[in-house]
Amino acid sequence: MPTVTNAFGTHELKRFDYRVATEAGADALARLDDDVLRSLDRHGFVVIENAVSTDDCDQLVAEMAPYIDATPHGLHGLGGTRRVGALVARSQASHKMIAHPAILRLAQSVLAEQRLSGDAVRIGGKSGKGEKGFRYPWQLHLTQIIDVGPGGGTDALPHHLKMHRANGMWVYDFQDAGIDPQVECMWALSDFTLDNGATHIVLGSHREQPRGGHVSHTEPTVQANMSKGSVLIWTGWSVHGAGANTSDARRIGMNINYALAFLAQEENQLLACPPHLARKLDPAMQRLIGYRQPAGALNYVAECQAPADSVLKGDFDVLVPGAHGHEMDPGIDGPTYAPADPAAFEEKRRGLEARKAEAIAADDLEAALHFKNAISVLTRSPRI
Ligand SMILES: O=C(O)CCC(=O)C(=O)O
Repeated sequence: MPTVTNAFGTHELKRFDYRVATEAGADALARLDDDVLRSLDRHGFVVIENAVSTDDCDQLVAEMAPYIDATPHGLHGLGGTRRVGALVARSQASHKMIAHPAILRLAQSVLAEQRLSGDAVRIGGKSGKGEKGFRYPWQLHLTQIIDVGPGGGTDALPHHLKMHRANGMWVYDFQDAGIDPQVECMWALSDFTLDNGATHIVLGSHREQPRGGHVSHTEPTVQANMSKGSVLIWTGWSVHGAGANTSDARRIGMNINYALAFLAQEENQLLACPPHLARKLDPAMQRLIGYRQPAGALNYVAECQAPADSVLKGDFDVLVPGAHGHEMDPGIDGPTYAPADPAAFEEKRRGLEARKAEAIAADDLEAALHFKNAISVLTRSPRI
């Protein structure tokens, strides 16, 4: 792509090939990481080509097809596009992209270490960039298929979300804070072409002052065409928007964002992938989507338990007393949940069994599950 000169200087959309770097070995991959970070810093956007295979993309689209097919264009007021989320729960194939190593390393640099120019990690009144004690926690922020069908973005089916920047979509935009709160990725699950709606971008717009200003919205755009399996990355300050699809094929993209973990997630991952599904994920993915305590007390559950020590356990039930599973000292804590006396224990167990049976008879399966879990906790609690 040729260079572009606009209100923010002379810029270009740099492209780096992940497959080539992977085949060349560790040094080439480290160089790719540096190049990607430097290009993002300088131009506000960068493309990693061949980040996954076209088969990976096809598998993801096939897994998501039932959800996409069941979703009308323009649901949630966003015109011209079909938007479908909850990718972690719905598509195993998406995990490869959501947890792509080059993207995670970039997010670590931009979010944890605030490596982009003008930013810094500020903790306890001091500033730093990634050294011990100067890292912000971050996590997955949203997952969304953005499917621009034929006609999407034309006058007949306009995009209601025009050129925009992601910071500020949640109202508070951190203009003067000197931080990058989020990084966005657009995965090309089909080829992105000039006529099927490849994303429009304003190169350099992440450097607009004030940061959330509007000059950027009147600057000429270029389109980030890319082949299936590539990913376009930009900062939360970079101005962008979906293109119009004047072709007769769908443009299928997947928007994956990461943000600082002390902010609310735009797509609530703990609801989009609730504990009974999250339990089946590998621990790194559980943590990436937010089942952890990223900073101090944040995200504790019930009796100040970490998610891994509570909701991610098989039979954890918040309505069951003692579900935390921690031992009690009768001298200090009083009677335990499981009485030591065998007769009292049996009576308690029978009482819970009877209530479970009543719940089943009343077809209240949710209550029955609580009693089932209560019995499970009772039988494994220490009988002191
Ligand atoms: O679909 C695209 O190319 C980008 C659109 C986008 O970021 C959005 O509308 O949220």
